[in-house]
Amino acid sequence: MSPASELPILLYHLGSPLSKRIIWYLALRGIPYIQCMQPRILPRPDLARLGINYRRIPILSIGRDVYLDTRLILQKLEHLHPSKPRLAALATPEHRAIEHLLEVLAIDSGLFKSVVQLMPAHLPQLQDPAFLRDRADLLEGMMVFTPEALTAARPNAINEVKNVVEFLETTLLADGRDWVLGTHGPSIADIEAVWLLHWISAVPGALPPDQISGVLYPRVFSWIERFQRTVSSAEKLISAPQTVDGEQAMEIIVTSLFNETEGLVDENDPVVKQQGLEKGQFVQLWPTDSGSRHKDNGKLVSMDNKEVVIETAAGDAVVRVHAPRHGFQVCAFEDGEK
Ligand SMILES: N[C@@H](CCC(=O)N[C@@H](CS)C(=O)NCC(=O)O)C(=O)O
Repeated sequence: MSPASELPILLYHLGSPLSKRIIWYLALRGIPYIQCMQPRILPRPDLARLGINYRRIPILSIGRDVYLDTRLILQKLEHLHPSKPRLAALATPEHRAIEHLLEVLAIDSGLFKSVVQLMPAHLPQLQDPAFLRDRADLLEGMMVFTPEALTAARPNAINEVKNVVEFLETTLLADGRDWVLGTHGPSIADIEAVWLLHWISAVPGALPPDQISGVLYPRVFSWIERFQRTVSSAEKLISAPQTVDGEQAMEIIVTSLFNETEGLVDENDPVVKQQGLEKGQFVQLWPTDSGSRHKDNGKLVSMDNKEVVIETAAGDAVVRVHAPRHGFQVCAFEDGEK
């Protein structure tokens, strides 16, 4: 990747808990960015303009490269602004392993689903049929998202979340350290571990105080507060992001240089081999855990064991859309040229 620190960084988001993973990271590293606010439910014409069907947010662009999924976005941001301390810079292999396992715990282990199931059924947005329809589309195959289903799932979800809070209290935070890896400031591992608990502890009525509270788990709850205080102080040191509309955002992206040089399709990749995929052919790309009905079509630019890149049409221009291999599926798309 080129050290293209001067390219515009643009975040499409709505301030949701997953977006905060990125907003916090940018604040903690003092990286300025532009934002394009997105509606809470579909349609999202600002993304359609970029030739993107992927429905989840956040999405981040660096120059003319667009990155899907916060896990990939965080990795890419670590390469920017090498003069500023990285959030994983001092990590030993053991630290990197813990950081990765905390990411897996939050996103792949079912914890995300349990936290969603703690949303109190009486929340105003859960009475809105349009919101419920939209989230049913997003969460199809993962969970049923209705007030009744949330109420039924709640006892088990409380237990799942409580076990994770207890795990952090009695392991990584047990010795009274400020940050999970014992670093001087928050690292990516803190972001991975904190974001779900930060979110759900701020939703009134979500956590039952007799099961999950600062009294029962003081180290975890003071770490969540410490994290928020540290991010708030960091946010004061960078200028507030400039907000642009979808048209301006697209203009910024398509008139930028690419952040990365064009890669290759790894002929030894098992999926490439199985499907005989070649650079330049049309493929379809979609996330496998949620929002899977929203598939992107584009020309295959590169593919290796970690990342797949396709080219989509943004009006008369093209952008490169990057997705992680983990949690995404790629297949040949014969109809692509029609
Ligand atoms: N694994 C993805 C998950 C993204 C995701 O699930 N985003 C949700 C939660 S904020 C979302 O976009 N919800 C709103 C929507 O799709 O409209 C990531 O890390 O970016």
